[in-house]
Amino acid sequence: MYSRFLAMYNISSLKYILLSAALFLSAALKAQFHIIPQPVSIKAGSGSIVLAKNAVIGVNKETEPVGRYLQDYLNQNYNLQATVKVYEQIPAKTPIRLNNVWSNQEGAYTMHVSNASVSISGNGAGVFYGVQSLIQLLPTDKGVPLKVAACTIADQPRFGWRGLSLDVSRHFFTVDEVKKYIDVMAHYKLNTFHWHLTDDEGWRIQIDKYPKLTEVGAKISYYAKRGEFRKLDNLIDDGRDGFYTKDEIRDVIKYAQDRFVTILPEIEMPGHSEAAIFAYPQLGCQDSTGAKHRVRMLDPGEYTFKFMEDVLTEVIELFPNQYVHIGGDEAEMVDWLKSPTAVSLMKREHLKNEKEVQSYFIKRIEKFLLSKNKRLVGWDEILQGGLAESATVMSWQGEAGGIAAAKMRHHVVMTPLPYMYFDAPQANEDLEPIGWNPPVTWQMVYNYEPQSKELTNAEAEYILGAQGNIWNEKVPNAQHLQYMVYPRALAVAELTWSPKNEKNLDRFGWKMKNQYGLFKLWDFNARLPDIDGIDDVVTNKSRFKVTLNYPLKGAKVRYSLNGKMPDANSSAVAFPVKINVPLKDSIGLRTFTTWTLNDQHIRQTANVKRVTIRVAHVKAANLKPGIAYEIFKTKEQQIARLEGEKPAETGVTSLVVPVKSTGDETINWVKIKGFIKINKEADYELTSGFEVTPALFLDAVPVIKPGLNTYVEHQNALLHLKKGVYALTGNYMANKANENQTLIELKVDGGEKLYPKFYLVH
Ligand code: TNX
Repeated sequence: MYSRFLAMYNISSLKYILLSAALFLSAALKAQFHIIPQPVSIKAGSGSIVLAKNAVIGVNKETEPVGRYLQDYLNQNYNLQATVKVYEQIPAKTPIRLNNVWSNQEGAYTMHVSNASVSISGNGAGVFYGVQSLIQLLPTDKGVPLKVAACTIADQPRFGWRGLSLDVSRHFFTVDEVKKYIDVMAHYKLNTFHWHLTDDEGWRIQIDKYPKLTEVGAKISYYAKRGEFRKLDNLIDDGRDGFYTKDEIRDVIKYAQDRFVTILPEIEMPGHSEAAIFAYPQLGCQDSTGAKHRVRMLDPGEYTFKFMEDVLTEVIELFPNQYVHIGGDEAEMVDWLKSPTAVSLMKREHLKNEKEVQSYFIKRIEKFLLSKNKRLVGWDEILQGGLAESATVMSWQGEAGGIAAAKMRHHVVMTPLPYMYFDAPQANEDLEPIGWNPPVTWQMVYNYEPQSKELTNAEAEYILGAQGNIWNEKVPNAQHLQYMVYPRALAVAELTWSPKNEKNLDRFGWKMKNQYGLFKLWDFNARLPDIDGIDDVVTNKSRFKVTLNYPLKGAKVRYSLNGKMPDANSSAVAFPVKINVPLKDSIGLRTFTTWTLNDQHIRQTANVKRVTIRVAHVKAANLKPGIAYEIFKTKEQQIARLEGEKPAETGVTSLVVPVKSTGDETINWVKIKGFIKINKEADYELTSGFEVTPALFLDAVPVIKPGLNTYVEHQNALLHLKKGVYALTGNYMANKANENQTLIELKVDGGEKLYPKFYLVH
């Protein structure tokens, strides 16, 4: 979105406004269909079709399973009894036709909806994805005619790896809960389910050769309660025990296959292995004194390798996926320096340090997997001490590991902190259930781009895709799991499927709100959307007026002005809510919003502060276009300490301050100084387009507070300004993230954005 605005600033303001309007209209037209992920191309047709109660779904032999899937879906969700008919050549009159056509693009499909029929054609997965697009076009209220608007779609995925993980170790999730998770991800064309089956807090997969892995290792919370295992104080409660039998795993694999989802099993090694070691102590590291310390680390001896190879053999027999994830993260390698086994291994294999022991460990497992025709995936720590030759790297500690691996011509799945981490709260952390900080909003997820600018085109080809991760230390049940993962997973779906140039944050936000009808139909507890317009406001007006709207019909809100945070017992009102109150100094607005989804509620707060803003006493005629800036290159974290220092660079800009990043630890402080020129008395809104806000002052009054995440704590200066000029100053730390973002945004209240070239002066 920002780059789109940037491009437009270079043309005249009239063109700017016309172009914005045209873009908005075309976006709105496509958005009528609110399909997530956005199809490559979608054209509205004329008219619509209503699926009849006894509709026929015509299929070929190849598309029959997808036909049956659609039949089940219509039956379960709408009580519609469609018939599946298998043909060699599906007659053109058949109301729903699922045609198998060859395509070398996995997942590609076309869909044509006219007022007579729905026709979907594609390769295996493609037809299934076409059916998902159709499902999203159906009304979500039960009992209404199943009307679908005419349209033509041509679609195919951008990336082959569109992933979502699930940690079933920290809290166990039942087969049905796992199936529902897979079902919903498949609705959004996500195709890789990363099943984190083992960790310190529980071993969750039956292994015939080592029954204690589940007899003991799947009952960690039971043992912890008896005081026989350490206290599970990283969990939000006492944990949830359980494991999957092989039959259950086969059942889940089949269920996933029917939805074109492949399962990536993860068996953690050499760290995160406490549950396995508790079951089979011989696996664990012992220090040189022979005393057992808190053991999460596998001892790199022959017993362990044999054990893990046996385990992997059984895992490989179950899972058809060509990849097996072997973990590799956060290994406490220093333990090995005290382990006699590791020390003698280091001597024998000439390993210089513990990192090389890890590399040796992973490479040995890699060799074993290759001998079974499987490929190894590991977390980015497997780069340390030398990367196994055929390994695929999952980059979680930011993007650096993934970038390094892609440059070494290794396949990479991008799943970096913070964007892809759904154990973080998705809004203001004080108002959300406990999670790992800082918050990660759906907007931040959506803006993530898996093919980093640091990669050449050839290197970028090694990025297989991206994946959202959830870790369940603080996620005790399925409802809460759904709350944490959605709607953020929808952003992963769109950023991994849709063409990069089809990205549009505003349109996505609109489409996202349109998914809640489906969530309700599926009884799926996605976190509710925020009420828009609950912003921290700085204003010079004597009344505070706002209308709170909400996109979900039937939602209710409890709110207070300068009162306590409302709760379920406070009295509720329906949207829209009009607030119009006198403002003397400050007001705190607190809301508690509910909808029909599982009694879920979300809370929001905002502060409204009254200030006085005066016109500057300078002659507008003496001012030149643009705003003056100074760039300081320093190690100083605090801007106040730069007082009196000489800037490294100065200049004038009406858009972006051109900061050249040095790449080292130098901080680039930017100060801006000038005026806003107002030609017409009116109400204005001043905000910043930075994701992490700069400090902005108008007439020396702070109007935008620095360092806040725009998506988490929206700030808005609502100002009644008379004709004249107003002193504007500000500062921020320039970095890669904000280099293309818009520092200042000014618009007429409720109206169009103004063109900075015309109002910034110095
Ligand atoms: C790190 S992300 C982990 C997980 C934890 C998470 C939060 C990753 C590869 N490893 O095992 O659950 O932090 O504690």
